[in-house]
Amino acid sequence: MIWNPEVECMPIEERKKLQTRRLQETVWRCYTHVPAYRKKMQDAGITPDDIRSVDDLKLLPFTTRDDLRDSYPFGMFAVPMEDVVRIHSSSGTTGKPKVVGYTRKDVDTWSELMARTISCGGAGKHDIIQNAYGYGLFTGGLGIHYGAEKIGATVVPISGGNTKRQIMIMQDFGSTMIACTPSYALFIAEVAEEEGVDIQKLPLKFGIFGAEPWTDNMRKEIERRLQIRATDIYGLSEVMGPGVASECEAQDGLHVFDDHFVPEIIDPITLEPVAPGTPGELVFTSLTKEAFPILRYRTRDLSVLNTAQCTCGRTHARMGRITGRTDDMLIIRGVNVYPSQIESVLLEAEGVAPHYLIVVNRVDSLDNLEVWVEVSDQVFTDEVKGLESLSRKIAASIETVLGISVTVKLVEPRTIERSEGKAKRVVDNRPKV
Ligand code: DLL
Repeated sequence: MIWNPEVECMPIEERKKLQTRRLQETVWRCYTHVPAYRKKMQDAGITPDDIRSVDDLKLLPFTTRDDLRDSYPFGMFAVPMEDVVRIHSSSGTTGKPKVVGYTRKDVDTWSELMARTISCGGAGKHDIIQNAYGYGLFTGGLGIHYGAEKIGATVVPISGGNTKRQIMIMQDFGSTMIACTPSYALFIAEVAEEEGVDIQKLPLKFGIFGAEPWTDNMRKEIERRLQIRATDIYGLSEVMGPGVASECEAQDGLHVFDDHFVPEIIDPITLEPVAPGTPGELVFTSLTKEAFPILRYRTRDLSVLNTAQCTCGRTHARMGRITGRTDDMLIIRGVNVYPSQIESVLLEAEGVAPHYLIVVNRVDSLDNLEVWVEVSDQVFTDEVKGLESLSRKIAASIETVLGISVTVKLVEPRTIERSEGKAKRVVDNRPKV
């Protein structure tokens, strides 16, 4: 179902006019109320009047994670604190978290966008949505919660963790949609299988998964094991939280809700916008946010934009599944390696479970890439010879994709740590430079 057909299926030219008007307002808001933005624009020699259409976006300076950190905690808010009704934050791997704020209107907009997202994922007011994203400063829990209520569904605010209880609630309450990270969805499937739950008998039909990278193979695995349709949903705290983009039933790219956020793809080295269809770094500009407007935010996420019309009728531009982040790229012996490339191979291999860890060591000043992967229960009982040939086979497949040598270590079932939120897939033990 399309939540807001009038807007989601709006003719492109009409949306462009809307974007232009909203962009001009946003740029004025930033210039007038956020000293950091005013300074950046002055340094770039532009004023808000230079933005005559949404195509002038490229004149604006970028905003980076460091800008947010420098203004920690509230320095980039564009409204007085008395108008801020909510704070969220997102911790990175280092330093202070990024802090974002919402006015009442921002929370309403977010709920509307989450209503669109949940509808894209297949649910409506008759559904029972088990929300296993973490509640708290993380945007996942409350984002889904407000959207679920907006569409009139029944939300079960269970939050993440306590997997056996998740399964009990799923059975007893008859949840029809699950919302959590894709890695946690697989963990739930695994525990349900161990507990002997008959998945076929569960009323579960849909899942909306995001907050971490996953591959299409992982989608197939989740769909098969939980017997649901799995939808990729995308967002980030700095832009809003979940509700920035969502797949529809066509499962062919994520519709960016571009009446509220304009996406661009840039070359992460030259910082120049690239032609549609060319992969690069995603950049977002918010069009309607009041408390924390954001101009040309460099997400570090890698994707591609597709402006062709989708079969579902929505006219929003689509972004491809995130293939990695500019900062999760490992450079191993000079070769660029993305964890998603390894995940794709593992999920195609027979005899292994979709649980893995990428471990990088430096041995005698040479980088050494190890992939630890769990074997399935059936294979585990096999003789050593079989296991050796399996690990060689997987290593060969990974080497074909990456072009560098790799050691595959098969580990016993259920030995790699499971995550209830965002999974940690890489351990890089090399000395930091
Ligand atoms: O993860 C918001 C969210 C919550 C999205 C629930 C979807 C569902 P942050 O904690 O700020 O916000 O992390 C944002 O997570 O820049 C991406 O690197 C990654 N990410 C989010 N969604 C996806 C996805 C939330 N569908 C960061 N695929 C982003 C791949 C994703 N990566």
